[in-house]
Amino acid sequence: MSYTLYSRTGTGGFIVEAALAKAGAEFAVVEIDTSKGEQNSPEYLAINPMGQIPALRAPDGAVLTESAAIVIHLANVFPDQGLAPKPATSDHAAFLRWMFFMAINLYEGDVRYYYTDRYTTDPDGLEGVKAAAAAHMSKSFAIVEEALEKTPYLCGDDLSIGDVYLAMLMNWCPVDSSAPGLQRVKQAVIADAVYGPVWRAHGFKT
Ligand SMILES: N[C@@H](CCC(=O)N[C@@H](CS)C(=O)NCC(=O)O)C(=O)O
Repeated sequence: MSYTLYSRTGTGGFIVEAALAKAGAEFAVVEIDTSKGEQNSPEYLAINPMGQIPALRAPDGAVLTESAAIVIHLANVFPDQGLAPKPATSDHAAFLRWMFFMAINLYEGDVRYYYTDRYTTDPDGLEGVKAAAAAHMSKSFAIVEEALEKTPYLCGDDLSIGDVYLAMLMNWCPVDSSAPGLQRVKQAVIADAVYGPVWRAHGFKT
């Protein structure tokens, strides 16, 4: 029995693929070509009514959506594979904090920046929405950077899938993310024996 990942190269499907690879889980990828609007086909909307990738079908048939939730779940299913700190520790609390923080502020910021027309009905307001999204992302990256001045990685002394999520968001981000802590984490992800190959397969910048 294996997982089925609905994804496309270069998208948020990356983070789920990275987590599955780290977990050593068996999985197959079903390509959803968002450039052709396949995310809005009736068949795919039955899987994710939001019309977004990634989505993950678990071996028992359950379907999960929302990249952060999928990754947190996989960390729980494979607790010994080094995806996240041990549950119920302060480092794990940090993991939860940052996964929510990044999903709400940085991933959502990207969506506002790149799908601006979804956020205003005023055709003259598009540039304003984009500028506000960029400003919000800059503020959010600065908050992460401040944290990375105190710990080597987001959740303590060890690289976690939270750091990989951060690196993915840096790869897409339309704002400056050259601060040293952010770059240190991104380079650690790229250098990682498991995450690095998945990163390159998705065509992310090195
Ligand atoms: N909150 C969602 C966002 C997912 C998302 O925006 N995915 C993009 C690809 S990276 C997508 O499906 N875009 C197509 C669309 O929104 O129409 C998550 O974290 O999974």
